[in-house]
Amino acid sequence: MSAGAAASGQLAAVPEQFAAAPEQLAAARELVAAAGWLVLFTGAGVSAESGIATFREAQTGLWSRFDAQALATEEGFRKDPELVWGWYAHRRRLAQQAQPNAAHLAAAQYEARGGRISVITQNVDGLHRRAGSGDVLELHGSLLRARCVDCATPAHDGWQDDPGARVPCRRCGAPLRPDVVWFGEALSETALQRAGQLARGGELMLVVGTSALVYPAAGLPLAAHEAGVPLIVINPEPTPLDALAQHCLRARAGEALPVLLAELPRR
Ligand code: BJW
Ligand code: ZN
Repeated sequence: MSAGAAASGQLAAVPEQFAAAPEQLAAARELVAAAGWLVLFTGAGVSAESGIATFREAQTGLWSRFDAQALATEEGFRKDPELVWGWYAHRRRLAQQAQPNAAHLAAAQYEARGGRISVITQNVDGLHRRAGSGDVLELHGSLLRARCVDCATPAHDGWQDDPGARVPCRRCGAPLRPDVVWFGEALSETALQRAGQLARGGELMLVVGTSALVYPAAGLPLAAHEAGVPLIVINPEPTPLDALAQHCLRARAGEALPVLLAELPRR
């Protein structure tokens, strides 16, 4: 289905691969239709159809081409801030140029039609919000923000216009860094707590486009499962969560979500 069809709220056509597993799709739709509060837990795969690279896929994943230690740790940043800023400025531009796809739009439209859906995303591209979702928790920060590497003060207005963000922190003079969560760094305690509440409190969790390998984020579907919240996994590839899920749809996010979220709960 096109993004336009999703945006206009038309009922989604059933993608071809589901023709082989119509019962599975029907059962997954039943589960969605019976849930009054959905929690959508997303990873890089949900933005893949917007042209944004994932991290761990062979050949195309960012970590198959770039050194995570050099680019996604504070140590790497302190060693070579220009290199790190160059990479993040490039990715920020790609994210800004990208458009929300049918998956982002399906979630936003579900909410716009009155459905209750909380988005917990590991993505830093801002596409869930741009699609129109209102209840979005960005666990790993945002490419679109910067903060001081030492005192965490948010960047001054206009920081994006400065190539390499060489302008120092307005409070302490230290360099600015992208406001994302790098390896070895703690996630915001508030965000993590809220995410835990959502994970355990929702009626159904849709786990979409994540390898579910990076912790503590990957612990959220586990927490949901332990709290008795059913999981539906949507991913073209197997994930460690598949064995725990009620249903695994081997499909792309932009195909499956518009079908699953086409109708509001019956009650
Ligand atoms: C589609 C699709 C389509 C394709 N439709 N699907 C236990 C063991 C070992 C290590 C650790 C451990 N616990 C913690 C760690 C360390 C580390 C970690 O988890 N490492 C693992 C890799 C093992 N975790 C951390 O360091 C975290 N911090 C921490 O633990 O702090 C401890 C601490 C506590 C207190 C004080 C101080 C410290 C922080 C993790 C931060 C992760 N950051 C990144 C970069 C963000 C900034 C940036 O973008 O540059 O976040 S790494 C990267 O991975 C990014 C993502 O959000 C995250 C998750 O990746 P995601 O989204 O799952 O993407 P992929 O590529 O892995 O998967 C894509 C999936 O999509 C695939 O399955 C495809 O099949 C699928 N797909 N097309 C649907 N169309
Ligand atoms: Zn500072």
